[in-house]
Amino acid sequence: MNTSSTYLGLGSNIGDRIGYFREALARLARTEGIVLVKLSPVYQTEPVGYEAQEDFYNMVVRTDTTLSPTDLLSAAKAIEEDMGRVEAAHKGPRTIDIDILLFGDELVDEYKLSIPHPRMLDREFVLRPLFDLEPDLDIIPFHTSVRDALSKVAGVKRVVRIEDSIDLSEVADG
Ligand code: PH2
Ligand code: MG
Ligand code: MG
Repeated sequence: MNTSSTYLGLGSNIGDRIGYFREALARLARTEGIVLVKLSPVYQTEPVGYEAQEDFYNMVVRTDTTLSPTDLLSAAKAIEEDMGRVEAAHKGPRTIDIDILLFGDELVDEYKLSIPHPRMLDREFVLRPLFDLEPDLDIIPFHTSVRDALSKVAGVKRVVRIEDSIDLSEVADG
């Protein structure tokens, strides 16, 4: 079966944010067709967009998957729902947000799914942890490297690495 290397962005800004990351990662690891490969450090980040809300924690996880982009999205949405995410305000507070950033070199442009994530180049809270995992990665559909993209947005918003991080062995199966 075809395996694709994917990068998922995790965000949380309610309650036990690290706890929600652990839970979401463990659920991803238990999903048939998804293997966790690498975890970035965790960052505390200033909200972007809708600003009157608590700081986020953000991180990026690399996975290998045999799922299609649509099935990976469904798996991510199911985890968000099981973990009690309610869509109270668009871009507002959430227990867990799981976004597909990259799916191999694929371009997806559908009603509910755009890959690469259309706003990822504007967001240090995505590019910084992605850079930690893969500094020389080329985002081929966007014709840029992670390094160059990060250098364009670094310092616009507060993004601070926190001490606490998550070890793959804590959340991966087996
Ligand atoms: N997610 C958003 C909107 N704004 N800001 C930060 N710092 N981190 C996020 O994950 C985030 C955001 C929409 O998903
Ligand atoms: Mg998001
Ligand atoms: Mg989302």
